Amino acid sequence: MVGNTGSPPGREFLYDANLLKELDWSSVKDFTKPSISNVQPGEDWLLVRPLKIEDYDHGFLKLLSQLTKVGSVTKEEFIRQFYAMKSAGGYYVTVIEDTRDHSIIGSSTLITEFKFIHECSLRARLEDVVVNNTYRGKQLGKLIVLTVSLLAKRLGCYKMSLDCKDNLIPFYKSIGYRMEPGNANSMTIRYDETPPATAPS
Ligand code: 16G
Repeated sequence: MVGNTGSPPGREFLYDANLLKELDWSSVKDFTKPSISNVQPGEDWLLVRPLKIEDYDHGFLKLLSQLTKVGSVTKEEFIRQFYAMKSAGGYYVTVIEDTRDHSIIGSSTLITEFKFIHECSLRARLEDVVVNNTYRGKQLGKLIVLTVSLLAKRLGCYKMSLDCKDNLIPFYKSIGYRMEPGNANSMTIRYDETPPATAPS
């Protein structure tokens, strides 16, 4: 386990939960109907908070597997990765808990990168957004994405970007993201699969 965190193992958040207090939802209030926020998420059994180690036992990885392949991750491996993220800094894995049974029903990750450009600014990336598909009509997708978007703003990031499946473009447009003219590409090289035999020139 990495680092002296000052908290009993497993009882701590990945990042300072106080950062989620007093996010300014005024600029995005029109994106949700009825209006919600991370502190008033619309149901008293919904809780938006940073990831913690116990979430391993409450369906966090199963939830991520609704997004993509997770594979087998032991609790030991999970804890090691948790502390690697925590000690590196810049990882804001944020979850929605159903407090009735402590299950994790939504998650998204904000990652910040140090830059020299824009006067040594920070850039934000939105990653691994997933919401349990049995909780419909609760605006959980908007809740979790807007929470980390506002957190990125609060941390001083000059922009936040994402790539996603094409069918999710309307969702992200509905909450303020846009495809910038001349700058709407996402390119990928995969290291975990066999490359195509001939690359187009
Ligand atoms: C989506 C996710 C990305 C995730 C990827 C996994 C968002 C906004 N985008 O693109 O964060 O890492 O799916 O797919 O959540 P992959 O397993 O094919 O890389």
